[in-house]
Amino acid sequence: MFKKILIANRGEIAIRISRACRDLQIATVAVYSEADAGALHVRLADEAVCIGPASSNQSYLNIEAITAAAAATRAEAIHPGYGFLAENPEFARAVNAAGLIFIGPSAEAMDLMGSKTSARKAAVSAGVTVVPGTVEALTSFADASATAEKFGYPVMLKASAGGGGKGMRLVTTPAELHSAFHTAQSEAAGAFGDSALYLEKAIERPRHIEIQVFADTHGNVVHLGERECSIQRRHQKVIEECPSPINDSGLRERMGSAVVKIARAVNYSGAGTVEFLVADATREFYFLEMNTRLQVEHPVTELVTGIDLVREQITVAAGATLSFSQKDISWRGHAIECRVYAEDPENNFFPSPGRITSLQTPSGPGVRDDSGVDANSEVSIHYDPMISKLAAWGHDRDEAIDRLRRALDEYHVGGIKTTLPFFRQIVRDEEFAAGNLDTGFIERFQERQRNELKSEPQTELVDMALIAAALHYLQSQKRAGKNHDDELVQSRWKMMGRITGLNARSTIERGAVRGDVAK
Ligand code: MV4
Repeated sequence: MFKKILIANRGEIAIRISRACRDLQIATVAVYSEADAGALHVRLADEAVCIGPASSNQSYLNIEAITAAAAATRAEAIHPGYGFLAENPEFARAVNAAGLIFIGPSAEAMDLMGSKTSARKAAVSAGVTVVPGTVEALTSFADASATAEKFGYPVMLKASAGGGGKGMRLVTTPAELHSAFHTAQSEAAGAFGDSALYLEKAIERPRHIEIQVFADTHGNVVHLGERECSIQRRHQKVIEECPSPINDSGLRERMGSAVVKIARAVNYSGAGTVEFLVADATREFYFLEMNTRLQVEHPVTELVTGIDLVREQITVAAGATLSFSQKDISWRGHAIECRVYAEDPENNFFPSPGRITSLQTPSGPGVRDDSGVDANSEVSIHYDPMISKLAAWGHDRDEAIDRLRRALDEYHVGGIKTTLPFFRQIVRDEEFAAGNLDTGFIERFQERQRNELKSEPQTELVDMALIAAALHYLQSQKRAGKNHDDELVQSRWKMMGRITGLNARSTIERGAVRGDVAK
């Protein structure tokens, strides 16, 4: 086994990897930018090396500085985490050229999956259905037009080099194709330095479901089931869960065996994820892309399978065989994860960087908080504003939701805005409780919120008085330096809940949002 690993990342995922190393008695080297000198991931590692200025390009994306840090500290392997250099085959090659082990798949597998068109070809040759469309890039507008007619509208234009929705356009009528083709091309050129586009038939109201796959270097390949990732905002996942609420009729087995075939076809090793669109009506699934990294949302799979995916990545990279076979894997209960961001949900999710002035994190039965910050952390403008991932496990989905609601209510972050209030509303939403999830969920949820505010009877006078009293009380507590979530306040929430028959806390949150209280 390795004696020392360098972690080429920051924030919660660097800490998650450190923890797996600790469990395996492997020493850790953190890297950090000048902006992160005091960061938690640095303090939790055995050693740390500064790799450059705040800008990611000069630090966390700086291949030379990172391989030099590994050489200087005599680390034997590098774990890239997710984002930054995690799916960069040039980085994997540079790591290998420096005589070190890259904890991830081969550079060749990353090359193949990095291009959407070659990934589609790999899926097709493994016998897996892709969304009907072109395998080759479109050569011209005329080609796009003829191809769209052939597959039938609505169609999706997508960037060959793409991902994350950039350079993607839904085209519902022939009249829209011309301008969509040119804007998608220039968006793709801007984002990826490559204007090539391909075309797919559009799947309406799809679910986004992905399968976790794991392979060792001895020919063993298994899948660890699905994650439901349909709740997204601007192509960013917001909530993920395992199992999917539509895990029925052998969907997991059908998707899982498709993924094992793809992984074998590309000689995959380590952790990977294959993303699918699942048609709401038919439950047919279509290959979208393969991510050759550990995913942000891996904890929900860990909670339900009991497998430590990061530990397994490390042992597989060191040459071990997988510690489990397909028949050893079972799925118990249900897990749901929220990505907590330093963003203001009341201001169109605008980033809210700054210093955290107080922090109260949840725990208790079935709760896991993978956080990258502590009570004095600075949330920098330079990096992704995700500060933690809050996950809850329950014996079934209802219990997971109950525990998530409890954990969200316990969670308090002072000094910056976070998406916690947004999640507190989602876990009280009926459509969410019913598991009616597809990629339009957030838009419909926000529409419901707006309608609720409009149609709600003008809050009873007595409620208003209570809300005003509660806010007045909270203000005075705040001036006295007291925490919002102390016992006295909790008992007031409960008391008001009993009097009004409402969930007092959410009534007050809604009241505050609406600005009624100000009046
Ligand atoms: C699609 C689609 C419908 N039909 N492709 C968005 C991100 C990218 N990874 C794939 N995406 C989509 N591709 C076809 N042929 C709908 C989406 C899509 C979507 C997918 C997953 C999660 C959220 C989404 C939101 C809008 C559109």
